[in-house]
Amino acid sequence: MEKAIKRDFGKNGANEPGGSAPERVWRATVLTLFPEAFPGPLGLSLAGKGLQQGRWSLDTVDIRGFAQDRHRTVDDAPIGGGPGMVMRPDVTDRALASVAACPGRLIYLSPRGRVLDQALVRELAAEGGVRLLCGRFEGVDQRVLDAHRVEEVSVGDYVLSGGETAAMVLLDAVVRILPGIMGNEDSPGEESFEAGLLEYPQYTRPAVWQDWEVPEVLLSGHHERVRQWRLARAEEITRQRRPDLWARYLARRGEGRKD
Ligand code: 9D3
Repeated sequence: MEKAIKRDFGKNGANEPGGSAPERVWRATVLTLFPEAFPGPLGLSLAGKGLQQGRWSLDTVDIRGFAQDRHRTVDDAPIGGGPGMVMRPDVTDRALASVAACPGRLIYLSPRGRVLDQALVRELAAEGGVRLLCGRFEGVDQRVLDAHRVEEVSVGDYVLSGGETAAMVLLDAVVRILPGIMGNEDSPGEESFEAGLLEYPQYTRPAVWQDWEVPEVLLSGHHERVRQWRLARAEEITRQRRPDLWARYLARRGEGRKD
């Protein structure tokens, strides 16, 4: 009975029995007033390849499809006064009800939420998928968030014009660590070695470019010296630029943690 407009950007039928999809498909369901914004950059490069291959799926639900009046109204003025408009609870509720059976936590992208970090990204990647509610205007009526026990997630302390770009940030971060997407079966050693540090500097050929030389140790062929140099640079950069990450790294190193 739903008026939802759902679009699946993955390979058609990839999630059906008899298809060529892998056993586990991570499912993203995005509720938005701007479904045409998706997949956007998520359709490119390795995320896009994973989508085409059916390793993950992306469905959008057009919230406006749940408006019932002649003008398909989705917003109204804030009760109590003030600037802007608020997304209506009735329309948002019907949109949320339409994704009740979709897998994963229900997350409202919101500047008031828990700030996204790699720990949350790993949690989400380990689940069956995620359902993302994107707000516009001044946000969604608080009662519908409470009624559906929605979690709130922010992507950082700056002001966006809506939740769609934040949803893309979250999905990019999750999809790149799904098994079989970016060859992350090959590289976890590298990532664990540096857990909690900023990246060491990278160089490619030529070894001399406009009088700028690549650090000599990298040309030495001594893999252990290269490893030590990279670790020292990563530590130096982290200590200088991100005292918060540096303090946590020291604490974890003190506990003997390797992850
Ligand atoms: C009256 C104050 N409002 C506008 C300045 C608050 C406000 C409402 C809606 C601020 C931003 C938004 C839209 N932002 C998001 O939907 C959003 C967001 C963000 O702005 N920053 C960081 N993470 C996120 S996740 C969703």
